[in-house]
Amino acid sequence: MTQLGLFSEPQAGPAGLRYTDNFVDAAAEQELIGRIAALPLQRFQFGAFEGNRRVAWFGYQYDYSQQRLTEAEPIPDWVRPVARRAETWAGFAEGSVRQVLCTEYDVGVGIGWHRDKPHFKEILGLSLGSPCKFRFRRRRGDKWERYTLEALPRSLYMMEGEARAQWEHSIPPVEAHRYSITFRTMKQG
Ligand SMILES: O=C(O)CCC(=O)C(=O)O
Repeated sequence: MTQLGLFSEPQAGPAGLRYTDNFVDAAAEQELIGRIAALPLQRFQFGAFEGNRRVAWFGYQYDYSQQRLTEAEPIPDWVRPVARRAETWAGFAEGSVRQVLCTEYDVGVGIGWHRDKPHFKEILGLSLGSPCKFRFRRRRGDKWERYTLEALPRSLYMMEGEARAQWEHSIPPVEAHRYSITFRTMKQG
């Protein structure tokens, strides 16, 4: 019997999505959570609007009111080793990650459907503290093609190619406190 049609999601994820569990160990996870929690996190600003998640930007920040990238504080020393490990895992040269976003999601907070700004190239994300459903969708005619990645704490994902350029992603409200570190490379020019 074919199972086509029983599942709303394809078996394989979007092309260009990579994922690994246990990218950092439990001790490193606690250290990183402590570092993020100690940052002067600010509610995410979309021009006149505020998101519920709290963030700190490093390297560059996207300013929604001016619709451009502005320089942010340098990437802190405590982020550099894990950013370097992410670059190695992804096969990127040292220093490719030039933007880092630390995010805190309180219980009940998520992030809506979006694609990351076009100034950035590849996107990597380290999940900390609790799991989340990392959802993908893309338009196919009058329907949405969908995929959900169960992103475990201490895992790393990467979006490039179609996963980055064609698919949108979102995280529904989390059930337990979650933190993430997003590492972004830059497009040329
Ligand atoms: O928290 C995450 O892993 C995703 C963050 C994200 O999609 C974003 O900040 O654009």
